[in-house]
Amino acid sequence: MAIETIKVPDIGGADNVEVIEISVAVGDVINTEDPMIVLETDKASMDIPAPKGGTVRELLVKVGDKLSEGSDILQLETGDGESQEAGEAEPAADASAESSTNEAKEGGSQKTAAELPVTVPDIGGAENVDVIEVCVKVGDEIEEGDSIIVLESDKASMEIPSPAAGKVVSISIKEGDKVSEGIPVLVLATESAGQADTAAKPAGKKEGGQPASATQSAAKSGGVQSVTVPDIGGAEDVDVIEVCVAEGDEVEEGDSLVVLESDKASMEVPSPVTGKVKSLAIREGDKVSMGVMIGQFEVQGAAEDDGAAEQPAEKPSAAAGSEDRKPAPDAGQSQTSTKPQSRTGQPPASPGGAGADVYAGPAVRKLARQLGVDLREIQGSGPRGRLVKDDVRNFVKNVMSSRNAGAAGVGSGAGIPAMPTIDFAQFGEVEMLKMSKIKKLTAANMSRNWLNVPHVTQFDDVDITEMEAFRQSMKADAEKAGVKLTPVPFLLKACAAALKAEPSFNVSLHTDGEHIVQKKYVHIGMAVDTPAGLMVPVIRDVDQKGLFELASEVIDMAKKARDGKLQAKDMQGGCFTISSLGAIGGRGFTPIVNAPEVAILAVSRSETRPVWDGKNFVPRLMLPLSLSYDHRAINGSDAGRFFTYLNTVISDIRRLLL
Ligand code: CAO
Repeated sequence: MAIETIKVPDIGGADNVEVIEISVAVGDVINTEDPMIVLETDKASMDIPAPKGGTVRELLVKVGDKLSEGSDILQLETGDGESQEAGEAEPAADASAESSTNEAKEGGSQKTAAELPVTVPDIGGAENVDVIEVCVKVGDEIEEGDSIIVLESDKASMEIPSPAAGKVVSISIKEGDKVSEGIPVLVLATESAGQADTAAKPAGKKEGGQPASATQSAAKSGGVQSVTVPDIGGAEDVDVIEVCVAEGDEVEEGDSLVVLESDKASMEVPSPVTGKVKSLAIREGDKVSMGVMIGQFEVQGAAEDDGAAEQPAEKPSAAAGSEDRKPAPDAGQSQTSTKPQSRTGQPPASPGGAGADVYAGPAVRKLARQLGVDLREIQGSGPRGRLVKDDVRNFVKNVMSSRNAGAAGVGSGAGIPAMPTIDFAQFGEVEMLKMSKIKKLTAANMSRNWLNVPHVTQFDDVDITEMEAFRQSMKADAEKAGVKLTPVPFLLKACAAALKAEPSFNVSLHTDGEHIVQKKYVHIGMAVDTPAGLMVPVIRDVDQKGLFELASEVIDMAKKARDGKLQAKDMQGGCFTISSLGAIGGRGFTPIVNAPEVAILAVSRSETRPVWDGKNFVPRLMLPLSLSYDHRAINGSDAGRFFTYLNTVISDIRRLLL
C-alpha cells in the first residue's frame, strides 16, 4: 500500500485552468482512466483521468480552483507499494509536447508568510498597454489564478492571473493606467510565497497545444481561402456538435466556426481569417479529423498584412491578431480567445447561431445542449458576462420552478418575458403578505389556462322572470326540505341540459393532439369564494339530480370549501364550470376556462329592466350571462347553439322536463 499524490499532467502548456467538476469523492475506488476532475479553459474542457487505480484518500482541489501542470489533484492509496512519488495523469484533451512546470507550486515556495509583490508579467513585448479593469481590491482574499487585472492592447485583451493565493495588501495601478512588463501591480500577503512568484504568469510563452484553430490553406493575399480542421491532438473522427456559422456570414478572425467533441473533450475551432463564409463543407453530426475541410472563405486581402493569417496551421489561435479577443488564461502570450466578449460586456459582433452569439466554453455549451437550453436566453454571471454551468442549471431550475410552483402566475410563462421585481416600498408603506397555497395554485392554473386556451367569450342577458317566480314559489318548500333554493341549482340543471343537447361542450382535448375526449357523464364545477382563495368543487351527475338535491349539494360543497374540508376528488372530474357572482354584483365578466374543461359560464347579478315585447316596454328580470369557451375545441356556431339553448331553458324552465 502506498499513498500517492496525483498531479495534473501536461495539459498542453495551459496554466491556471479552472476545475469545473470533481468526478470522484473521498473513499471512491477508481480505476486507471477513470475521470478524476474536469478542467476547462476558454477553448476546451477536458477530463483528467486517473493514471492508475486505487482508493481516493484525500481531495486536494475543489471546483473553481485553477490548476496548472504539476498541481496536486488528490491522494490515492494504491496497492503497488510505490513511494510518495507523484503519479501524473494523462490529460484527456490534447496536451502537446511542451511541458510546463508550475513554478508557483514548485519553485521556492517554502516561505511561511510573506508579502509578495506582483508585477506585470511578460506580455509579449507589448509596451504601455491599457489597464482596462482592476479585478481585485485591497483586502480581497484571492486564489492563485484569479484574475487581478485585464490589459488591452490594440491587438488583444488579456487577463492577468494572480501567481499565488493570498490577501491583497495594496494595489499600485488603476484603470486607465498604461503598463509594461515589470510594472508593480499589487502586493499580496501570502502564506507560502515563493521567490519566483513575483510576476504574474498570464499568458505564458507557450504556444499552447489547445486544439482550437483552423487551417488556412490558401495564400495570404485574400481571395477565397480554404479552412480545414487544425491539429486536434491526434484525435480522429471527432464529432461536429455545432456549426456556429452559416454560408454568407461575415466572420472575424477568432470567431468560432465549429465546436468539436470527442469522448474526452469539446473544443471550439476559431476562424483563422476575417471574411465571408462562401461555402461550408461540414455540418452537425459529421465526424472529422485534422485536415478535413471546414469551408471556403472570401477574404478581402486583409490577411496580407495580418500576422495571424501567417500562423502555422496548427497554431492560428495563438495569433494576437484580432481586436477584442480575450486571451485564455492558459494560453500562450498572444493566444486569443475564440469567444470574444468586449470588455463592456456587450456581446461580440459575431455571426449568427447560438454558438457564435454567446460567450461560453465548450463544457457549458455541452451542458446546454444536453438540457436543450438555448444559451442566447441566458445572462452570463461569469466575468464579463461569461456563461458558466451554474447559469445553465439555474436557468433550467427557474423554468421548472415557475412551471411547477406557479410562479408563472406572477412571473413568466411560455417564453413571455418575466415581470420585473419592483420595490414598491419606494412609493409608500407596504406589507408583504404570504400567499396561501390555494392562491398560488390558482395563480398557476389561471396562467396555464389563460396562456394555453384560446378564449372566446360570448355574452347574453336571459329573462329569468318566470324562473324567479317559480323559485320564490318554491322557497317555503325548499326550506321545509332543509335547503336554500337560489338561482344556482336552476343554472346547474339548465347547463346540464345544454351539455346534453350540445355534446361538443362536454369534451376535453386529448394531449396527444389527435383526439377529443367525449364525455358521457355530466359533472359540473361551481366556483366558491373562500377565505383561502377560489375553489371549484364538482357536483356529480347534475343531469340526474333534482333542484332540491342540487341546492343541498351546492350548500354542502360551498361549506366544505370554506371550512377547508374539500378533498382532491371533490374537485376533480368536472365537465363544465359555473362561476356565479350573482350574490355579489356586477354586469358581466369574462371567466377563464377551467381546463381541461372547454367552457365556463359566468353569472352576474340579475336586475329588472324594461324589455320591448313587440308592443310595449315591460319589466323583466334579466340575468347577465357570459360564456367563455376554448376555441380549439368549440366552434362559434356550436357555442351559439349551446348558449341559445341554455337561454331558452333558463327563461322557460318547463323545458327541463322535456
Ligand atoms: N342575481 C341576483 N341575486 C342572486 C343571484 C343573481 N345572479 N345569485 C344569487 N343571488 C342571490 C340569492 O338568491 C341569495 O338571495 P336570497 O337569499 O334572497 O335568495 C343571495 O344572492 C345569496 O346567495 P348565496 O351566495 O347564498 O348562494 P348562491 O347559490 O347564489 O351562491 C356560491 C353560492 C357558492 C356560488 C357563492 O356563495 C359563491 O361563492 N360565489 C362566488 C363565486 C366566485 O367567486 N366566482 C368568481 C370566480 S372567478 O374569480
